[in-house]
Amino acid sequence: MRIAVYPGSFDPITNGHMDIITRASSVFDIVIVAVVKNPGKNPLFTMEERVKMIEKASVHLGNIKVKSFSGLLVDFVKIEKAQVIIRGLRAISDFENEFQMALMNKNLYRHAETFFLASHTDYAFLSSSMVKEVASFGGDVQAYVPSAVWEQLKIKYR
Ligand code: COD
Repeated sequence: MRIAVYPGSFDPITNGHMDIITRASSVFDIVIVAVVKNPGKNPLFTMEERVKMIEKASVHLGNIKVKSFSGLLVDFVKIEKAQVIIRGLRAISDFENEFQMALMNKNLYRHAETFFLASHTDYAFLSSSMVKEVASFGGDVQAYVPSAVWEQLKIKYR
């Protein structure tokens, strides 16, 4: 059974993330979307809200699990008996940080490989922070997020 972990903040999940999840779900038996508890950051959405929105957006795929984790990603990967870490690449600017993370994770746990998926061209400019900024000023981001997220953004910024 090929198990992949797709880790991130997902604050909130966007259609760019969903594109990566959808494509990964056709390659791996199970994709675990792993939502980080990041005490350093001040997320707009609670952990429960982020998990619920991802569950709603991915229910049709059938082989997606959504879990939260804290601490080291590789420890979570070990516990889940996953072989692969999925990451999305939007632009060259993503590459350096992703490259460093992939090498560090490989050094920490040599049994997991990082697989990179290039962003869909439609979403290469898209980030959670941009979605939040536009929504906070009343902009329409409906085209860039799953409907469950759009509904929550309207409530947050009402
Ligand atoms: N198109 C395609 N991919 C996208 C898009 C888009 N529009 N937007 C984002 N992505 C990709 C990102 O490149 C990333 O690969 C993934 O989706 C998740 O993105 P984010 O922004 O939600 O999450 P990050 O990058 O903040 O997540 C960072 C981690 C949580 C993975 C990292 O901090 C971590 O592993 N933390 C645990 C502690 C640890 O182990 N640290 C050591 C790491 S070496």
